[in-house]
Amino acid sequence: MTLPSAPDTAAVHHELRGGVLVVTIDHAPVNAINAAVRRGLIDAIDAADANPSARAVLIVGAGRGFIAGADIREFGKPAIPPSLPDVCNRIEACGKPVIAAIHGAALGGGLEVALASHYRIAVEGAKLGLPEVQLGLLPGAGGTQRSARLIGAQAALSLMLSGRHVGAREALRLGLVDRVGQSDDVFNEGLAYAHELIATQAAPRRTKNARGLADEAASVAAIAAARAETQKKSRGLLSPLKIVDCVEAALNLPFDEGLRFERERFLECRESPQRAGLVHAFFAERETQKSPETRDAKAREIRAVGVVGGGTMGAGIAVALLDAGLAVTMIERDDASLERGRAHVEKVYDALIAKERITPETKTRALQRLNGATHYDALADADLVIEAVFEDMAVKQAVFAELDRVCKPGAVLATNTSYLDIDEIAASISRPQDVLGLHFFSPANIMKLLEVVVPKRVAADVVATGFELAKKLRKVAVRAGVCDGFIGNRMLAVYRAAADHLMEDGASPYQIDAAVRDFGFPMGPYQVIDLAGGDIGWAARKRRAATRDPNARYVRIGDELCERGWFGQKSGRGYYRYESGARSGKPDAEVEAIIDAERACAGVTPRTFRDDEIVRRYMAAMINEGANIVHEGIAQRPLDVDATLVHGFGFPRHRGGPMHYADSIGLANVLDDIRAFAKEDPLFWRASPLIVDLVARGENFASLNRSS
Ligand code: 3H9
Repeated sequence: MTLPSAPDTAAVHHELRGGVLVVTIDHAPVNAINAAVRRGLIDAIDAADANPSARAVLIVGAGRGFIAGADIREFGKPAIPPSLPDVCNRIEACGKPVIAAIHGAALGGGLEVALASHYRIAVEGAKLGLPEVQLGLLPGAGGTQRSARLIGAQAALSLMLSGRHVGAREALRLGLVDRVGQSDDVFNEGLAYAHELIATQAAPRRTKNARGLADEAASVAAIAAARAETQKKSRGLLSPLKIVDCVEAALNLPFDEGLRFERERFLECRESPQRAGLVHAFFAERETQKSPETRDAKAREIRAVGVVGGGTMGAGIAVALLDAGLAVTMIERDDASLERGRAHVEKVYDALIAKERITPETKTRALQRLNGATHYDALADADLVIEAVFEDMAVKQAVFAELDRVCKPGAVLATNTSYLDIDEIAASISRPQDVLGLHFFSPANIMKLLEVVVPKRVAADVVATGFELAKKLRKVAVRAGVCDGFIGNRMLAVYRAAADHLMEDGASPYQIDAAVRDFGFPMGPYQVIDLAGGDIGWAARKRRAATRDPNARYVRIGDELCERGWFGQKSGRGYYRYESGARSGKPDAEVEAIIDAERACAGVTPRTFRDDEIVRRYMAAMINEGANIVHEGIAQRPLDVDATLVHGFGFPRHRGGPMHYADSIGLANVLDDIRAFAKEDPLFWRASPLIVDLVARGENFASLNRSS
């Protein structure tokens, strides 16, 4: 349900309707609260108090929702009064009953406005939440104090620590709202509620006086449990523990003191690099969805999709498509392979059922949309086909020749190749304009990243279709140009090489992994290799052997392990030892002996590295290659590199991505590091021309994001 916005251009307008002062927040697209909205709200409440004809106040949002929160774009800029806490206090102090009528998003500061109101009604489709934690913040406009008083410590903590959104019905159950509207007509529902309150002479009912914390023992227990859980889980994040502290303050301090306590903690979070990193990540993942093609062209319609190949990747892609409600036809070369493909799909769903993420019925419904065939003619009606067969140019071209033969005109023909030249694939068929890369990451139904790889001859509407598909699959699409490894895997190859150099020079793989984890990655590079299978990288290294610069440093340790059949978890040994199917490995003295032997072979005298030295090299390699990728136009902007690493490679979100991180520590410092490392290995550590240029001009990567 969408409310029309008034012709008036003010961010907040109000008018008297039969004794109710209707206050409309009208700040497209999501009614984020900026200085104008804050001012407008205060003026409206002042007007209500001053007008004897106004007997109640109704706050509604114009457009698709109530209020999405404070305007995140204002963070980091000089604060303009009034502050949102002052606005909320003013609303709460209003002498007339104030009703918040909620449709769409009432998030963060938006929900805080509603909590400061005296009565709340929501309609179906409303999404309420306090998601500040996801931006490195805590609710800073009384949200920690009012939510705990309104719905109790446990429910408030769960809402704020998860940042999750709740629907109207759950909000009613929790006590966040007083009622759910009969219809989705938020305005009339709100107005009717206001008239009812006027008729019953209902007085303002202030949340600061609510009794949700009255059971002191239960509150104390909930706070202690949340603190213990948060200490275990929050991995260096600032705001979660502060949220717990604020709820404790709500229990122990008078309201006004609690508000002051909250404000101090909020400001500490707002000024932290974590907040800057998380807000950057928020905008980056929205910006990446915009490409020249999505601006200029309309996506083709996608209903039926084909997937060629039922291996791990093909099956994962099929699940991602099925989960988006699409009909999928899987093609395999014979019945046995098709059966295996289907079994792969079932296995993915069974694992989700075992973890209670889905019900068996969901699996049944999804599988009803899955068809299989051993002949390409079954793809005659497909709107889009994604090829996920063996990584070999001849094999892929053979598949595309078949697709060219059977697919209807206008069908989008996509390859999931990780590194092959898509221009060459496109050039091999009669309709290169329909060919693009859709590079999924394993497991394809889970990983958020989708690289939309844009070959030279592709039509704009085909690219737009790739982005539209990503939206349907709820993935973060990043536009990438054609090169070996596109954005993500190309960077991975370089920062892994930096890790290998560190290992050969004296750091153990276990120290490197630990240092990288401490930086915030969920796993270190050698744990990842063991998880994915060392044979994958080994095959890639063999493929590149012929074209490798003979002068480039090459570390043979990984090859040595693979030659012994130590591929990682699946073979019980890799960089780590995995006892009887265990998923976490133990350091292996034999691996260390192999490393020692390789060091001796390479004539390296091992030295020690501090953890921060490891991270500096690892990050400098990543940043430098990211800069090359932007410089060559493979990524549109630094933020595309950031989103790729955050959503596909476990880069810690609170650091924003490698390019944002580079800016945060100073690009000139990164350049100094690269030049210092170059003294040992000038071939590997060649400073990207983009970094050199930006530093010379006193600019940073963010300046390139802004100018896009
Ligand atoms: C807070 O409230 C702090 C307070 O506790 C204390 C203060 C003292 N500000 O996502 P979409 C933009 S912290 C500015 O594509 P959807 C967004 O960038 C805040 N801009 O739409 C995009 O711009 P563009 C707590 C915002 O329908 C456009 O709106 N609130 C904000 O898929 C459309 O957004 C949150 O964390 C904002 N707050 O999803 C909620 N929000 O068109 C953050 C959005 O130029 N927002 N924009 O690319 C969301 O979760 C989703 O945007 C929402 C809509 C669910 C609302």
